[in-house]
Amino acid sequence: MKKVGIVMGSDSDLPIIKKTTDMLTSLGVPFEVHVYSAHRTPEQARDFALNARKNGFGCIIAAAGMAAHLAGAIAANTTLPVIGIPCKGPVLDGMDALLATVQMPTGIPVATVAINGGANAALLAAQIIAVEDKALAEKLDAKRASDAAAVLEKDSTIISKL
Ligand code: RP5
Repeated sequence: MKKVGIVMGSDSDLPIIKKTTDMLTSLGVPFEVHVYSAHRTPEQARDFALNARKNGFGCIIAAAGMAAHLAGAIAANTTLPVIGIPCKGPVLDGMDALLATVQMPTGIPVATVAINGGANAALLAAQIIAVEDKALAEKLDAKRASDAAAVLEKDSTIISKL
């Protein structure tokens, strides 16, 4: 199975990435995590992206806050699918990172999830890997079914609380 590359702009983004790694672990999807910054270590971020396909990655998740250029900078150097996670910073409630991540110019796409959307980034990455992996696709189908069952359970019990 192809690996998911996970890059965060700072170790302060780790609480968001923990949601990503927990979800990938639960699905049995292999991953590799790095701290590379578009601004503080641009050469390492670029080299990771340039070599990602030959190093066995199927897609890359990039998480950053504030002036969040990391996902775009990674996407500029690979044609692997890149998923951006805008991380909420100390000001502006993450809107800064959301706009910096999502507003990519035509030609260099980044699939952007919600602010702090670490779990959905993992699910989207797994869905990309599952295009070529039937067993993983079946795990994703089973998770959807069990998530739906949990909601229906809440539907049947909510009336007793009102
Ligand atoms: C971004 O700046 C990082 O992704 C992080 O979200 C934010 C703050 O980084 P630190 O100052 O906490 O290292 O590049």
